Amino acid sequence: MASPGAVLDIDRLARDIRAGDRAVLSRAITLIESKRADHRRAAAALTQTLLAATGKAVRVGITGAPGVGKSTTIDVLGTMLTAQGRKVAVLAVDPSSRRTGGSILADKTRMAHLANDANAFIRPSPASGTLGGVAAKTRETMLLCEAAGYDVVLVETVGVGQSEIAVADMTDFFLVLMLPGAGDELQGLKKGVVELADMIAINKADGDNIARAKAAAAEYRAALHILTPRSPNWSVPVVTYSALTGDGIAALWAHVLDHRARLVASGELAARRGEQQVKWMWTMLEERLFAPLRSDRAIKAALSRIEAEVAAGRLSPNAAVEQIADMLGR
Ligand SMILES: Nc1nc2c(ncn2[C@@H]2O[C@H](COP(=O)(O)OP(=O)(O)OP(=O)(O)O)[C@@H](O)[C@H]2O)c(=O)[nH]1
Ligand SMILES: [Mg+2]
Repeated sequence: MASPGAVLDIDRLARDIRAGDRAVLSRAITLIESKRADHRRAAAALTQTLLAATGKAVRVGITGAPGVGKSTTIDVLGTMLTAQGRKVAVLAVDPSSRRTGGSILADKTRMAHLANDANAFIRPSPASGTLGGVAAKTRETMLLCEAAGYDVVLVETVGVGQSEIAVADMTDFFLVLMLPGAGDELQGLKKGVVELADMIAINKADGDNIARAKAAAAEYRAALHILTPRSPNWSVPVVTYSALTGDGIAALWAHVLDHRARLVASGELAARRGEQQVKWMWTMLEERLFAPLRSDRAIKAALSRIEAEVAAGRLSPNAAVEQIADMLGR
């Protein structure tokens, strides 16, 4: 695949992906994650070739604080879905260095059932890069998985930074997981994230936690009333469940399907996806145009000098932009 002639194999690669060959799918994702210019062109040709075979999955984003139970939930939910005959792909967006080899391993053990399920495919977050870059790779990976016949794509992201927005922008349904225990949690409720939510689900509603989970749900319901709904066709449910016992998992998925039916019927799903595609194009273009600013040593050095000049008031911002644009040959 590294050879320049690999470009000629795009049709074959596409065919093997569509046939559901997991090894080829994995290799194609590696191609997509590559920073080499020839790989990037091959990846673009591949996604274009596969475009008609993409877009058919139910795309669900899942977020929540560390330890809320995202991986456990995905394991249980995914296993339920493969038992129903679905093919489930699990992807992650995490541009932070938090995600070390160890935590990926931990994830695989947290998703022990899915990790050994022939109808599930788990791909960790691309190792490094800007959020825009990582998210772009995850989106392209999602398309490949769809072309390979995965009809449910679950995208996990930890509830820190801007990664939730990136995941909400690539999925149809954004699920925000919370813990039982009201009051304190509500204080820390990140309004921005809740505004993106298509559902709030309070996990760990088991054992002694059941009453506290119900109380938390009531508080979240009340809190949601003061927010403007994300969609005119959907009011955001607040549910409780337990990934440990499986209680409430089926109901959780029923909401996802209900949401989908409503958004398809109203045309909102198609509109949302169209907007996402365009936004995605602009994000990737921005990434591409800014790449030399991040990677070219000489430019980076010049930039910090220019920045210091601007900060010190010796260079006007617009003169600085002229200098930078000249450097980039624009
Ligand atoms: N009691 C109870 N424990 C749970 C439940 N779901 C998950 N846990 C436990 O919570 C801990 C964290 O679960 P994970 O699934 O790894 O959480 P996560 O959100 O993926 O965590 P990060 O990937 O580190 O952000 C584990 O010890 C799980 O066994 C649940 O429904 N009930
Ligand atoms: Mg996890």
